[in-house]
Amino acid sequence: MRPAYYLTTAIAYPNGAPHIGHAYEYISADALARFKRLDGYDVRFLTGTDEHGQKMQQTAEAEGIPTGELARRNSDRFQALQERLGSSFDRFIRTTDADHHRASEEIWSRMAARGDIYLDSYSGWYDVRDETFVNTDDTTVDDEGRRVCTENGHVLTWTEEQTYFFRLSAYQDKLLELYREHPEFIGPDVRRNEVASFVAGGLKDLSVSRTTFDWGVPVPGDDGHVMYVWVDALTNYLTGVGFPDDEETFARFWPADLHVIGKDIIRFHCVYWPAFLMSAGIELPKRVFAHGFLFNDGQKMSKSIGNVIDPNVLIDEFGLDPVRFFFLREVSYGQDGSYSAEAIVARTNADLANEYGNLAQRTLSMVGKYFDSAVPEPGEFTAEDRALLDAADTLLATVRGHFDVQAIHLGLESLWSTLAATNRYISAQEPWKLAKTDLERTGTVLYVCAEVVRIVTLLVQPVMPESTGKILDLLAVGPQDRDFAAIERRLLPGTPLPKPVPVFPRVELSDD
Ligand code: ME8
Repeated sequence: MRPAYYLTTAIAYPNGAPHIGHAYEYISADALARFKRLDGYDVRFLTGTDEHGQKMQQTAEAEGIPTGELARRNSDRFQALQERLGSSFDRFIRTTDADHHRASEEIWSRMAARGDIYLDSYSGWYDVRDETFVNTDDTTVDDEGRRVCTENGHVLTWTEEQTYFFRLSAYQDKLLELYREHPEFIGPDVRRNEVASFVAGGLKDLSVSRTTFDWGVPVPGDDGHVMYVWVDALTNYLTGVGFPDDEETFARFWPADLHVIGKDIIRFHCVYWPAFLMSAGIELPKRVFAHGFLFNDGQKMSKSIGNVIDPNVLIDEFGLDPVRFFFLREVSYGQDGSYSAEAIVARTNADLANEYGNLAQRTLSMVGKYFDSAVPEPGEFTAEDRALLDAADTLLATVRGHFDVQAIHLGLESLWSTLAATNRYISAQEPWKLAKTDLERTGTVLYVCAEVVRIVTLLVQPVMPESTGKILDLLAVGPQDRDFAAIERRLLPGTPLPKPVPVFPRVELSDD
């Protein structure tokens, strides 16, 4: 039986339309999911929307519609975006789903049974945008006399209400032990140090219910309270694998192998979430990886600057695969990144049209011209031929090593440096000249190039599923020969190939 692999994205707040930051998270998680599937795993990939909380209720009030309607409308847009991005998710969860209520009640009851939930009163500042409580020490008063969060400037609301608390303070030592004993729990490494020093600074108990609004999961046994939105939101990762009723699915896929999230929600995933799970007696996820933030032309995306780009517009303009490729190749995964139309055009032309597309096209059209459109029979390999084939043969191990620690950009880097080496090789060998004097040698050179293109293409599939499918068609690689286990099966000489067509056209910047 194939080993199981369970990964998740964050579930977005559907209080508005999805933006590039959301698209980036989906594209990257999808590439990781596809990689694992092609590498022989039984993958389960969960994504969805986080529909409860005060922010959703306030946005709906401002729009004059029921909160459920706002959630449904925008959640549909998130799902449609995922589909447009080619995301291979297995379930799109909505926290208003019935099974999710059941899972949230169950984890709550288990934490309560452990003695970690108690009733008290909370008074303090609340950041509705981030759905988080803010210590008074971390607030300031802005020019307009409003109380704001010092770190991000969000305007805060004073809340005073009776709420349930979770005994987070009791988990400080256990959390520090977790980071120490399982350094792989948080990636990238720099994030672990930040989290550990935050926890080492001391943890206060966490208010985990609200009574001043009702848009949430009711607290079991006390209908006057709804759960704090992060309690139910994090629990979606359990709901997605059948917790608590579908024991078989849960046993197969839990603990999660990877939670992919953005850097702004690390505390919730690396402090609160493991503490809730420890309390409920549930195994901890193996790893949380935080990607960076995307900026538009170096500027923070914001509705007031008017530079929030609809990902659909980028796909309309540049095509899906070039957009997927751009973000994963250009931005070091785990760090912040910037994008602009100019940068997308430059990458598409340099890396896709020239380095990759042109190599495939030249190789295949020479095979068409000199070998009657059939894979040539290679003669004896020279040292150069062998060096290149050996480099291609080690790519799987190299790229797998990078993807296993979510260094997607380094995986792509190693593939593109092999393409560059192959372009140098073809320029040095000059098969178009060789064809006039030595057809056997021409066939060997083209065979080597076609093999490298095949291997690189198999490994780029997770990033550009559609275009790589076209290149594999041109190489007559059948559907049964497209997973990573097929990498070691060489192209068969004599296989007839279709007429080559360019897969990555050059692009130009449009005027508007
Ligand atoms: O945080 N660049 O939802 P959300 C990159 N509901 N990533 C970005 C980004 C940007 N500019 N802006 C946001 C929430 N993200 C919660 C999650 S999980 C149990 C609950 C990322 O809609 C962000 O870091 O604010 C997060 O991972 C995801 O988009 C959803 O953000």
